[in-house]
Amino acid sequence: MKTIFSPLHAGHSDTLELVAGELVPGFEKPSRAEFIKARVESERLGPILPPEAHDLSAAKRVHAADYIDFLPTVWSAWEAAGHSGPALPFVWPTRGLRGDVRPHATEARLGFYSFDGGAPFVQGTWDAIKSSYDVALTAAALVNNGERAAFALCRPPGHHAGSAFMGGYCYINNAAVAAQWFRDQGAARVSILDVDYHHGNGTQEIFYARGDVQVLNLHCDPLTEYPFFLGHADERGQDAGEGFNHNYPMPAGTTWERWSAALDDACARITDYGPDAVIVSLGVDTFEKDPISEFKLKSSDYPLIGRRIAGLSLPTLFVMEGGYAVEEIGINTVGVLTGFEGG
Ligand code: OKP
Ligand code: ZN
Repeated sequence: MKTIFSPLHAGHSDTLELVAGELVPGFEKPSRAEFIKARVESERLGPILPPEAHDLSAAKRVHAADYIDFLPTVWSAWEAAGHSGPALPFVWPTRGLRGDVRPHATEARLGFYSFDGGAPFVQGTWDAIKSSYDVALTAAALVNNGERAAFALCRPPGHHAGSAFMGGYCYINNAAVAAQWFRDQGAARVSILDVDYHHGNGTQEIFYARGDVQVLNLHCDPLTEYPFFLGHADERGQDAGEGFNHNYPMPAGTTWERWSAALDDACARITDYGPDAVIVSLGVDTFEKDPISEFKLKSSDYPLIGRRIAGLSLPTLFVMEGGYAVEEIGINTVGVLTGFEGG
């Protein structure tokens, strides 16, 4: 299958994140994408092509226009305020504060448009976000034009980004944008299968009241794992979306046996739903050696994931999400893709 990749991801670098009271180098770093690209090449998965530039209209189909318009302004406003390090919020309009007023300070606007302090901005961040969006839409067009599958090597990832908020390394929800784009191209129904270790809270929020996009999430139990405040089994969708959201929270320590049973159940639900396309939010932070995660999948498990998804016999768009064991991120990610292709 073809891979879409942009070198502009690399400008989103030298970020910081707060871990146990200390600011440390961000886990979501450029080498992640480079390891995956190198493995796509060495495994001869297929051609690696650059994205085509898109305007932001497809982003505004799933995100608030004011949120999307804010993103390209962050770094220059932060610099103009006299800062040089990564832009991060520190105040959020939580319970008891006013969510209906719009402060002018960039720090406050970042807080207004985020649910955590995990989406830093540096000088190259917007160009990376935009390239990741372009990558997703370009790969989606391949599938829409009849390719069996395509791989959007997106960085930064997207599944924690909601209709009007960033967080958890995510800014634009690439998988959600692609799902809506398929709908706008004439697909009646689309399924999003999120296999990242973390619950895709943004994707769930965006489609929660809709029946035309089914969302299935396999992840670590939010009672003990980020993003903590969404992703429980009783979240089934609402209104027109009632019954079209499915969460599979699993405990720390989960291995292939339990995880693959959840995958089988999710795949059966996709078949019952009968979508025109499936989008896989492909995180490989379920890996046993992932530095920020607690699942125990092995490298030999990843091709089996791809094979199971191929068994759906549906046009399939793979969208890169998380995965932080950089030494193995390429092996595991491309393992899913070659497994899909029958390898
Ligand atoms: C993004 B994706 C360790 C805590 C991790 C943020 C996790 C974001 C994961 N410093 N906090 O779903 O892989
Ligand atoms: Zn993750």
